[in-house]
Amino acid sequence: MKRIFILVFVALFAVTGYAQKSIVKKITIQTNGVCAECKKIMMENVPQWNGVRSCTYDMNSSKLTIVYDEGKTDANTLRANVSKLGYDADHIKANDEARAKLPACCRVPKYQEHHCGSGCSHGTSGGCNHGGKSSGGCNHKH
Ligand SMILES: [Cu+2]
Repeated sequence: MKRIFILVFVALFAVTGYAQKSIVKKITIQTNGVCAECKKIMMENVPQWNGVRSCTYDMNSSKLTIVYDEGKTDANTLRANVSKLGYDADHIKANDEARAKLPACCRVPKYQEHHCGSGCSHGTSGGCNHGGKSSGGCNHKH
């Protein structure tokens, strides 16, 4: 009986030791995806990248959340990969060639159509909080 306890103890140590070697991190990247097709493109591609464990994409906010292995990849590599898919990734702009290959519906600037009225100073990719509804009110403060 004592032996089993020791075995379990050793096994537990081995497992936690292994887990500590690969540090799992989570990052949320602001993209400029607009539609379900964008979501599909991301969900099909992102999990294949080196070091990526899982990902989710929120269509309303265009935010891509990636759980990754820090020893295998890093935040800027992930952003660069998003850019290569044809989407902006935080401060990194979308790769032009990749973007040109996206379906037409995906290349529409997300905030192009909203009606903030004059004096709206935010860019097309940031700061606007209405979740991409073209007719909805703009929630951000000027
Ligand atoms: Cu799209």
